[in-house]
Amino acid sequence: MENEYLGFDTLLIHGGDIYDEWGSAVTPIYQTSTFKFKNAQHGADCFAGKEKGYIYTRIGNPTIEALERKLAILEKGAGGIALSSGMAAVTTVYMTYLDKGSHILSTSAVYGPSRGVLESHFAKFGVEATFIDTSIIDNIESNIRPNTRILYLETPANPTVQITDIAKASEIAHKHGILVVVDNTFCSPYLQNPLELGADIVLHSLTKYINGHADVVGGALIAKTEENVQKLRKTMIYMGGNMDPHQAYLVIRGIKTLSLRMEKAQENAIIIAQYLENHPKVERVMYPGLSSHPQYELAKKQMRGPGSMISFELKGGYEAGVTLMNNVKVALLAVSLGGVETLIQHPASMTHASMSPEGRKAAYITDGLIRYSVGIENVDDLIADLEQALAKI
Ligand code: LCS
Repeated sequence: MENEYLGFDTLLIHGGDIYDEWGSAVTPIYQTSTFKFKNAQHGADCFAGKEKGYIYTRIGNPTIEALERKLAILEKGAGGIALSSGMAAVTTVYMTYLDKGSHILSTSAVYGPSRGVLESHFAKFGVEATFIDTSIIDNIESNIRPNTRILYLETPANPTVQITDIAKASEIAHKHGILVVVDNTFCSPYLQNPLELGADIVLHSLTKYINGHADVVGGALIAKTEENVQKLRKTMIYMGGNMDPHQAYLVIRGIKTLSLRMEKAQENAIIIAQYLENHPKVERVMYPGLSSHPQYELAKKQMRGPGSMISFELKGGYEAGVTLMNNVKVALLAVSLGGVETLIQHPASMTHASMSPEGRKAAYITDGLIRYSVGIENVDDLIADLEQALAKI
């Protein structure tokens, strides 16, 4: 298939898939842990890389590779690897490029565990980490050190929906020979392609929009160069963070409707963000589709749409947040995001409760902050649900 001539939706359906000798219409599940060699020479050639043959599923598997190819095509990379979770993708990147005495510069409002694992585990191996507000571009260059190896951006960031200028940040990092990694989970390749904007590696929690049905945990890394794909794959093989074939099959099934799901969720989100912005109990709404968003112009330039993640600040602080959580009926009170079902959560009492008040403040996680992942339900039902729950505050 000549990928460059095909549209995004066609690639979602057909890109990278395997149509087997029996004429399967979808990529089959190769649910096998190991692969038998034709003979000793074949085994030797597969190990030596002289022949393309499968050896063992932790190293490679046809179903998993079909997903890897599809993701690489959609993100316009040289290749990719699929992993057991988004966090396996995060730690695989850190493991590959950080070593004793090196430094990583990261977005302060990054997904909690992407920061936590640096502070709790990588610090033990002598890795230094600094967390800054990368949405203020001038912060980047002044925090680069001679030992900085990775600039890690999450844009939009979780849960504040702050946006970093990927092109400008990459230009600064590359001047200093620093690798740029972008967590593209909130956008998916439907809304943003960081490699085209200058990044070196794209990271996804496939658990979110890409799978989209809240029934799989998975992760992926896509690199611009084959050299980096090979480096990341080597780490994955050694660390064992690979995906399972059945998991890959489900993600391939889920991704096919990515455009349809994201379009509908975004349509709902725009209406809900406007509703919330006009609600008397809401202090402010952070949504890239509203002109009040601090990086509204950048979002229009960098993303093909504002997406469907909304954060909003309640006037009543912590208590108001808990009351809202206890009264919503259509939105599910749950962590995670990017599925067809609307999810709501209160970071101060839930995901970020273990963070120190100072840490929360630095990451802009205020007591009345609510994160709302808009699904594809009828928007009138979602608004009626918010209306009755906000009335209880
Ligand atoms: N990156 C981002 C931006 C995320 O939101 C998450 C998970 C991860 C990486 C890690 O992916 P996982 O291992 O869970 O597949 N975000 C979650 C959240 O906001 N609530 O629960 C999980």
